[in-house]
Amino acid sequence: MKKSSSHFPKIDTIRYEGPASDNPLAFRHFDPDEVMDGITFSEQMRFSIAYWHAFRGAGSDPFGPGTITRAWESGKDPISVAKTRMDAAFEFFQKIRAPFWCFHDRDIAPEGSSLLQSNKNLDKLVAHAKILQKQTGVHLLWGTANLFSNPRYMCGASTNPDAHVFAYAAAQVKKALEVTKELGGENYVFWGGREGYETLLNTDLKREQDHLAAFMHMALDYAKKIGFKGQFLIEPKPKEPTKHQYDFDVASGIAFLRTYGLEKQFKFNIETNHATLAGHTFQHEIEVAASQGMLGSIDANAGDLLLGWDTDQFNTDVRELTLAMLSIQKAGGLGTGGFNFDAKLRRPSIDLEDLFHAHIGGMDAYALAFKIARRIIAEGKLESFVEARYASFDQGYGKLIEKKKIGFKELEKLVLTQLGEPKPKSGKQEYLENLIASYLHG
Ligand code: XLS
Ligand code: NI
Ligand code: NI
Repeated sequence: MKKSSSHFPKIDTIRYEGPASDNPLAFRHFDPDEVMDGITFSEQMRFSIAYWHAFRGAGSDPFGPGTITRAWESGKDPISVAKTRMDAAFEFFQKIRAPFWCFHDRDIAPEGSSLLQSNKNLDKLVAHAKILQKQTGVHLLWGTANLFSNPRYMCGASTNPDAHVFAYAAAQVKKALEVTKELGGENYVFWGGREGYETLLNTDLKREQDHLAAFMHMALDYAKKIGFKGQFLIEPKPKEPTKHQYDFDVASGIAFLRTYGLEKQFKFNIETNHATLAGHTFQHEIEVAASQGMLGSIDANAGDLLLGWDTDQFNTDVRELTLAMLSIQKAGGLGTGGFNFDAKLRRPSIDLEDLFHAHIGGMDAYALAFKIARRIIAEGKLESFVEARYASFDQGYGKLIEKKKIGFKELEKLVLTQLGEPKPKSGKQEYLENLIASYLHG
């Protein structure tokens, strides 16, 4: 990437200017260089840019084509366009101060007329990415394979009723694992693209789930074989594109992983908009994963609660994010995961600077939420309330219940002879909601 050929000539590296700044191209809460607990805020947040939205999304929807045109998209040779696009992307990653990026194989290199040709195209762009990563210090948070766009996958990839399609998908993921390793990816994500069904009339649900699990086992075996050490993640989503997706939510994902003996090697990549599509809150999905030590990474976006599909918007709802951050911090953070902006510009947001506004807003909201959650935890009011609420399990027969050292008979005796009727205790929800609001609004 030569300095002289900037793709964003009018926009400098985004700087932190503090909460009082009215510069729309500055951070107000995210100071990447601020040191907290011995690491920088940037190292703490591990923000990542989603290549598919930021650099392949052009604003198309089912009612019309793309609206967003970028100068770097012009040219006749698809490989050199892909390289220039990648130059632009890495310039953006640096200017927005994102230490990570994420991609699908087909985002970065065009699909060829055969698997061999597709792999060759991919190799060229992976070599280019390797140079750019080295030059910029930007790392790969996770890689994945696009097993949903090509028409061959219309009835699913590993859950396709045709073993031929299963085999093709296996070959594609084999290569995706190799390139993720080659680029030092810290995780590998399985989002179940079209792994689900449109109608049960033509579907053998049990066989499809068995096949999905067999595919995951093959991926683990191959990763071991090539020495890929990254964390495997499942990204649940209840519906879209299929009517029913097998990785519906975190709870059903845990059941699936345990059923097939995969629970030790997988964690979850939780997406805000997928949580709400499943009828859950973002925080709920984080808590369920964390409760089993399976919180892996976050796809940071927001949905529109009035709409029934994945709108993938940038999240500026500091209250929602504070609650999520509380659960993430309580769980001890994300480990090798990070906050990946799986979010796209609205169709009419066609200016280059819109891409900056979008990510600045998302990063600032997450950073502010992180700080508020950190204060809430440090002051301990919420935590001590919850602790006190369960204190009866810390001693006597309560402790014996948790240790499984007491049964129905003994408990019956206790109630009949000593305890009698329990005294009702308030859940104090309104007090707690006010407490959270006091941190949000001062
Ligand atoms: C789609 C998913 C997808 C995954 C990566 O809804 O969020 O973008 O994150 O395959
Ligand atoms: Ni996602
Ligand atoms: Ni999504």
